[in-house]
Amino acid sequence: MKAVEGAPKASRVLLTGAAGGIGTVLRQRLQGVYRELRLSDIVEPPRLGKDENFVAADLADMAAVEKIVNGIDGIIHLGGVSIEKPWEMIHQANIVGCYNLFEAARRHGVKRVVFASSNHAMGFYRRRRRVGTEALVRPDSRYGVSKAFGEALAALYADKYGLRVLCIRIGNLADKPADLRRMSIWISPEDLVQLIRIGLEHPALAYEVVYGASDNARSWWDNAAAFRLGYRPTGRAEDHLAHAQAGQAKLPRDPIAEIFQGGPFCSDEFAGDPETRGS
Ligand code: 15L
Repeated sequence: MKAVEGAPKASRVLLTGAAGGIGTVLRQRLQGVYRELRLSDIVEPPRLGKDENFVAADLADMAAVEKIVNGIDGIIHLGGVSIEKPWEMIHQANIVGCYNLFEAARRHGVKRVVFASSNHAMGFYRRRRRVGTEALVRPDSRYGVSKAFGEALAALYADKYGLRVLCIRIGNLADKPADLRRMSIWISPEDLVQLIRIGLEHPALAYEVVYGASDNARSWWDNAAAFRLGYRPTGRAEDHLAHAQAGQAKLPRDPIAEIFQGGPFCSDEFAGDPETRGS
């Protein structure tokens, strides 16, 4: 990463996708951290606090997106579809919506964006492979393709327009890893907050892709880029092995999913030859 020392931290922060699962966790954990935390989603999150500032917006509507980014220094972009869906839904929310978000950020002089990418941009790597952020993308779904698109768009806006962007390929955010696949990709809420704050505050950040994973002994990923930025995860998947094994015991066998890092996102609609497909 090229050093860009002394870059300002974000102090007025917009959280898109605030009503979703990750948004709900971040809403609680980022209270009071920044001068302003503006929340946005299509629908209002439940139990909105008196001090919480919510502005509704559909990401596919550029005028609405321009309103929510106005006056903002940094964006945590979680908004959009977060699992596999028909193309029309992915296209509107994650392709058009992501473009609108970055373009509105440029027009309004936003300094930083933390983009919630996903492990599903890389899901067709085999579990025995160890992948870093130099490897080619191997999306496992239309959803994964939309996350690879978001990373590419983020790189363009960083390189051409000077936006500072951290793309976090989030594994699975939860209090504990839910099954054996998640033992390799789990991230604790504390560790995700740590990465997001690196994206909004690190003085030398220009553009970087990191993996959103805790300190997991069974990790499939080389997260050197995150460590260089000072990331020091504290969550350890092995501490929750019994919980993950219990969750695994309840899952049906899925031989295709078990080959690839993306798990069920790979076996869903799979029509190829597992010997020759994936990487
Ligand atoms: C994701 O990207 C999804 O948003 C989340 O719902 C989980 O499916 C997660 O990946 C996962 O791979 O466990």
